[in-house]
Amino acid sequence: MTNDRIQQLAEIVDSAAMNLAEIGMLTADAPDLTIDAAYEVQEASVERRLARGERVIGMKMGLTSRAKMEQMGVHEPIYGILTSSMIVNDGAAIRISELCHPRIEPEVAFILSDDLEGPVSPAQALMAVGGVCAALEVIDSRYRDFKFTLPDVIADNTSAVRFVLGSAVTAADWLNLGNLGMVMEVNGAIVETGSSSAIYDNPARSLAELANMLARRGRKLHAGQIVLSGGATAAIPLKAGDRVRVEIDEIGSAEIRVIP
Ligand code: 0L1
Ligand code: MG
Repeated sequence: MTNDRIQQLAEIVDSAAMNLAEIGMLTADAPDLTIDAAYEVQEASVERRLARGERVIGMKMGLTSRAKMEQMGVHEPIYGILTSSMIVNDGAAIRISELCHPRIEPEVAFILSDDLEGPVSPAQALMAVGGVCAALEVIDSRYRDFKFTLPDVIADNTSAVRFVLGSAVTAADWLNLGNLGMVMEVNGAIVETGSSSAIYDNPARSLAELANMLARRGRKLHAGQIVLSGGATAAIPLKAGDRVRVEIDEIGSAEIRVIP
């Protein structure tokens, strides 16, 4: 795919995100959008954000649960880029009027103390982690009727729009990251329960896989970056008035409010 075509597709997903416009699948008009080309579109769309003053603050893994992979008919997770416009303080509000079809999912987040470059094992990846936090990710696909292929969702930066990190940061050293129970509540009622084992078997494995996927594209993670390791349960649709909270064993809670 030519660079001009990459830039055109990046413009489509970026303006859909800025204007909250539904779009059809890019692959309908661009059947030659391979996974590699889709990551180029993703980077080109994030370049547009950077040109507007945003900064890259981390990366996210998506489609890390067996359930989501089966739903999409894929065998490997995907990654996206987190920018400074996406982070929300613990307990703060997001405006639903700024989003299109928002849904929320509970996640385990890492904050890196060191650069991390693949290939690495999960244990090696953990050596670059400064702390672990509870997190909530808001995903917002603009694709009409949630119909998209893997290259479509990669090109659209894996639906990344907002996320919150809990206020507590726990050292990874003694945590059994592969089996942390979690409960997600909306307005005090439990809506999902799960375990960190649903995140690619273990969030540390997800982190290592991210470093390894990036290495295959000549990229790496940097000290200070945040990594969202993937959703541990189904994603729940959001509406104005919701107060969503996740409580995760050993690492604490994260909360977000939704206002009109
Ligand atoms: O965070 C993720 O698992 C990415 C989800 C992308 C697909 C969707 O919008 O449902
Ligand atoms: Mg997610």
